[in-house]
Amino acid sequence: MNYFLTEEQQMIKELAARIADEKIAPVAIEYDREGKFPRDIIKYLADSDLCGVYIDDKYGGLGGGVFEMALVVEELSRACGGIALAFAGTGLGTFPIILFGTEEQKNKYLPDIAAGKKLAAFALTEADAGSDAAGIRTTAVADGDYYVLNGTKQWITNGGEADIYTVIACTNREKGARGFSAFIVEKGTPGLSFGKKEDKMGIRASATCELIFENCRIPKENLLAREGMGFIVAMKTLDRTRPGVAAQALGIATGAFNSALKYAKEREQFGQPISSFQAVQHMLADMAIQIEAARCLVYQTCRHIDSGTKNISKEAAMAKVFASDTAMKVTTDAVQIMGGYGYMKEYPVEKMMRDAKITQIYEGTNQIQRNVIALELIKESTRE
Ligand code: COS
Repeated sequence: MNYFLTEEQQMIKELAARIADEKIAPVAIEYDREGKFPRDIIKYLADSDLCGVYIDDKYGGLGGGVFEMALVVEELSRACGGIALAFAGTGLGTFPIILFGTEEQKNKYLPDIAAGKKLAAFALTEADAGSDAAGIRTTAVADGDYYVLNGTKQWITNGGEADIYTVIACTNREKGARGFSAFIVEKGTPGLSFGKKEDKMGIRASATCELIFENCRIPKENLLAREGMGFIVAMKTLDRTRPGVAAQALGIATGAFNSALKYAKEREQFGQPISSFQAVQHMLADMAIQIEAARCLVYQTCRHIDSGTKNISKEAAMAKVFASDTAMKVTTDAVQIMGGYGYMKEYPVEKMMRDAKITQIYEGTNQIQRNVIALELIKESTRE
């Protein structure tokens, strides 16, 4: 399939693919088993100038957008969805600054992220605020030239490892969705500490933990956008990063398909390779169809977003739902084709099936995505 990538996009994809094949694939099982954070891989990405693919060249990036970020995430995830998340989670933490940062904030934070010297994270979720993002309890109270943050954020990707956190907190509970604000919080700020690293089913190479704010004083210049804009900052960020989750899912599905196809050609039963049996052939064909359809949707959605079109929530949600459901189906079928070997930890598809599951859950469950899609469809039809 010709995806009509520009020369630069092709180069980005190939660079990421090389890192995936040469540096990530050989260590993916070990990093998963040990829950090892991939600092070394970030260094390879930085050396190849990939950390800032989605950051303006004015701030040291390559000047790409959501599409370039997705291309890198897809390729890295083909080898390991967990390792890829150190990069993708940084994107999630960085987009609020790209979209809403002042020139001063961008100059202060983006160059180090683009150079791979600093990682970022996004802190919205709390124990009682998952799908209901407006249910957050963390507060930010103005006090002179500071805001004072109190509360606990849960399941924060890159938590403890990142240097820069974009945090959504409540500044006025009476104002509903208009009562939240977004802040940049630097690691090392007194009053910010980290909970234990979570022990997860999949994406185990990524770091996930609580952020605990206890009278954490943030200078007022670290407010993103205006007071009361926090919910919009979060929603507009997620509209641009959900295609990144879709790309992660797409990469995981591709990795599982490649393993299953290779195995099906090598594995002999009843005196012939199992790839000669129609039952297996049809499974492989269905997996390939779903992956191709997901890739077309993800790439087109990213192009749509990067074109500057305003209404992108529905498309971003569709890409995330379709690609993540595809990843779950394809990885499950890959395990099935590989049978007992597929179920063993020494082969990669068992891990891919575990990694795929989270893509249906985080950055908004697929049930929430379907709500977003349906509400947009109804809104659009009322406008017509
Ligand atoms: N872009 C811009 N504005 C948006 C928006 C978007 N994508 N989505 C919502 N808004 C605005 C709405 O227009 C509304 O503005 P007004 O107050 O001016 O009317 C405001 O935000 C509140 O929107 P809404 O009433 O739809 O909010 P809800 O509380 O019903 O929540 C969902 C909406 C469910 C879509 C939201 O809570 C959500 O995305 N939940 C999932 C959260 C998530 O992804 N969590 C994962 C954590 S990050 S890893």
